[in-house]
Amino acid sequence: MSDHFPTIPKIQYEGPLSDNPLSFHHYNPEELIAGKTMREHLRFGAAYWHCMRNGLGDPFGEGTALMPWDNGEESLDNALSRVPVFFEFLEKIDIDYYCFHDRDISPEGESLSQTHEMFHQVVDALETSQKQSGKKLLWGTACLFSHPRYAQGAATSPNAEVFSYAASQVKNALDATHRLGGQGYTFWGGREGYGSLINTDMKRELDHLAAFLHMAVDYAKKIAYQGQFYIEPKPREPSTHQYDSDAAACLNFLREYDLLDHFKLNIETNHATLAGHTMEHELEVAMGADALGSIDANRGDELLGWDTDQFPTNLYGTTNVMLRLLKMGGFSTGGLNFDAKRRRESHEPEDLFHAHIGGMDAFARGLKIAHKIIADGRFEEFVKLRYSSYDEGIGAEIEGGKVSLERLDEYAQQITPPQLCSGRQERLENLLNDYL
Ligand code: XLS
Ligand code: NI
Ligand code: NI
Repeated sequence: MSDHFPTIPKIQYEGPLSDNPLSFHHYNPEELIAGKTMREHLRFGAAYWHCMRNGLGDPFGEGTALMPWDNGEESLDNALSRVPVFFEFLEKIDIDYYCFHDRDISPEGESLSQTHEMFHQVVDALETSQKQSGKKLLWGTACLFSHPRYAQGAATSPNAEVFSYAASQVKNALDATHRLGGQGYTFWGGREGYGSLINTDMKRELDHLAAFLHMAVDYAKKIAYQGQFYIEPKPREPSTHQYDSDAAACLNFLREYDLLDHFKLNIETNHATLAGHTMEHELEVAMGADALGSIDANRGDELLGWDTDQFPTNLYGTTNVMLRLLKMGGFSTGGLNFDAKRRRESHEPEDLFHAHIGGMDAFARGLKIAHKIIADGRFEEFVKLRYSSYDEGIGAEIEGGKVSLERLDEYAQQITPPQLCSGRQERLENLLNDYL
């Protein structure tokens, strides 16, 4: 293994009493919880773009991140030299999976074919590193939002040649994901939306987006790629409005265009916040449609209105996520991908480790707490009781689809007026606090 993080040891579980900041205090990868190890439950992933390519710039100033392994060039050599650094990071932080965009791992060439050529060379290097390390690809994707050609969208660009360029990138990114054994492939529609409706044919753009996704499904079949496709909802930023604005909008789009059999959702915490929802809302919407595939684990800053991509350290948040995941029976192809970056002030390579350790420990605690809540069954029991009028009598008839409006009209007129039971929200909030 190369040694780009010479002061960082392999991060180990040392328990909650340890005062070593470069250790896990709660994430104990091999510890069994409900019949599975923490490693198997959590399936952590690291994002190539944030770990290797995010210089931590912001709209007011350039990047601050120290990356001694990176010479700053957009060259194939520089791209290749990042690969062992990333795998050393994965090894030392003990994360099994990773995700990348095509343009994170290799640069834009002078022609599209040169771009693809360089890309596949870096994919070769990733393949070798995966074999040596046992690390796996959670999902791949294509960056269809950074280059100026995508300023007006990719699959929803008004320009058919841009659409073709985007298709070419997706074809190659799918080939790569397939070759690397990627468990999934994500579409995040960075600029698939509009700046203003004054110049936009919305229906036509949506038709184009659907055609694009159908082509990807067809191509995956052709190359026998079995991984799971995901759509990642986000309401805005960079576009004023993005078509995949939240889980419900995505599901509606997928149903309307006959794509729901081929796609699940990759739900990101900060995107839920931007959509005006909680993360648990978005997870439940996705689960209701049997379409929760994977999670981009991060958090936003409630005082700021943008995608700050902070590391998840809030225990309410991680507990709420793990409650849903456990109820769903866990991930199949998905995982918890840290789509998160350090603050601009945390510019040293060591901060990459503190950031991920914090996220992993917060999810380990969320997992333990959620498991206890489910095992105790007190919330479940309350909710079950709350709906129990549907378990028999008229409620069971309603749920069974056996009654008409006339029948209910007759029924309602002959009963005594309904009495509600308390929703007990405050009592349940107190109970949740008891578990934390
Ligand atoms: C940006 C998105 C992006 C996707 C992958 O806000 O979260 O990082 O996860 O394209
Ligand atoms: Ni994301
Ligand atoms: Ni995001």
